[in-house]
Amino acid sequence: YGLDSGLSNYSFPENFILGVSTAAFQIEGAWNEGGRGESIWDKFLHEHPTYTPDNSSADVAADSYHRFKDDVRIIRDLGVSTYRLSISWSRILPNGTDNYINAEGVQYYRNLFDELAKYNITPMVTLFHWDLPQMFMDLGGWTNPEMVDYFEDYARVAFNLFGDVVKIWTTINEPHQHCYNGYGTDYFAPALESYGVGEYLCDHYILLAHARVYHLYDREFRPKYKGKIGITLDAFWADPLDPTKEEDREAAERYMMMNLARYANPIYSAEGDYPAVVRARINTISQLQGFPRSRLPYFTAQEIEDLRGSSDFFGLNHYTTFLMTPSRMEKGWRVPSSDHDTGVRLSQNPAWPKPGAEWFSVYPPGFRKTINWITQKYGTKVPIIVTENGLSDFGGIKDYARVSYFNKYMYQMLLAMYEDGCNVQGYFAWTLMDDFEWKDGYVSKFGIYHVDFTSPERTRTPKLSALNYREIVRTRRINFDYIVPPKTASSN
Ligand code: GBH
Repeated sequence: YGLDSGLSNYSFPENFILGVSTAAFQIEGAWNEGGRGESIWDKFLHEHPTYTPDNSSADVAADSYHRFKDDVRIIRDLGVSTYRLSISWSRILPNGTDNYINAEGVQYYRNLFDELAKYNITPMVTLFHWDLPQMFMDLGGWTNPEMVDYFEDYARVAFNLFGDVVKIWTTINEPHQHCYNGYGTDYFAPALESYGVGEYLCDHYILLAHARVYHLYDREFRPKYKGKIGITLDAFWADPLDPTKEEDREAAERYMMMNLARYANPIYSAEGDYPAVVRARINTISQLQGFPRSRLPYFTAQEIEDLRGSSDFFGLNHYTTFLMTPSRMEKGWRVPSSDHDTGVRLSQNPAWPKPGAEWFSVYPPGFRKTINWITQKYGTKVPIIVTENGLSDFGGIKDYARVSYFNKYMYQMLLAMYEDGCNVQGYFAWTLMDDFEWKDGYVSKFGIYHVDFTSPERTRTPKLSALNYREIVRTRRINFDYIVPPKTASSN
């Protein structure tokens, strides 16, 4: 598959967006400055100081609240046209609700957008990248249907404030990761551990909140601002553990249906709603478990309509691949769980490079397959924008593994575009700089710029992957020989 030397035969089309991504909670710090309100992640980290392996919090993080000009300087150095960031909801609405707007928080984003505008860098803004105002959590967070209204109120404030300069919006980042890890398990804040129950409520109301905000923009803001709005979904690729086994091939498809199509079908399919196979499995297992009704909530006919077509693009975050075989569920299957509902056992090929986080290994063809799977299911009319893709390691400026990852993954994306006819219109590298990597604290690194977390200046230094990405942006091609690891260094 693909190249590992020379210059890519394909190049990025002229109007193809090349950008770089971050998220507010992971970089901003200043958690209680400038009138900001508490988010679920602040509260969770303060109450569980040993949650991360380095006992860290995001109280300061990369200090982007004070150092946003440094961020813009390095974004400019990369030469990218677009910067994807998220707004911290509780920075502009400290209580979550829109009855009080925090002028200082508004000014922060206004300053950032002004600074970007000076250099012709377009912001792409995510409204919700997991940092829910704590006040809402006390009311049940996303399991509360009223959240749909509150999210709409917040979005209206954001569109009114920034709609003049922000022309690409994403409503929600990765509903699946947020609800599974935060509401299903204790992996992320708010750590509800409402496995197979609360997580589906969270998914359900997040999807409805997304649709509500899509239509708000479409109706009230698009006519004057002419922007685009969509959602970002996460997708690992699922390959069968043993491709010759029917049951492993089925397990892989089931994984994709449960973890990607469960979110994508309601929005992008012609018929709308949760996929029939997902509905059937969760209904059946719920019944066997003695539930009086399905743990997967139902949309009304009106809601199905509201969701259908409610995204101008398919925002895709892709990182890695897992291998699938059916799980037997002998033990404990009566306990409701989305993993039992999916019914697969995950592994990764030990031959794949594993440069960092436990869940992360490198298999570039999985990216092309993911893009093709989406295209086969939902067609080419709605463009795919890759809103995140990047590599985890444990640090170092000479990040050859990351250089190689970006080259190979981006090349697979070019193949999906040019050889398979997939409609991909943008790509954002995750992430601009080392940041607070949720459960992994500052141990797992994704940055193309190094951040010195021991210096008060939080100095940003380009890694080799930043130089390599800059060259890709400049030439709009991939040169596999631009940065070559020394023969002695291990390379991926
Ligand atoms: C993205 O999530 C996030 O959008 C971003 O904020 C984050 O920094 C980036 O990825 C890197 O992680 O339960 O075994 O899968 C991607 C999905 C979600 C992958 C949490 C790792 C935890 C381990 N990530 N998941 S596992």
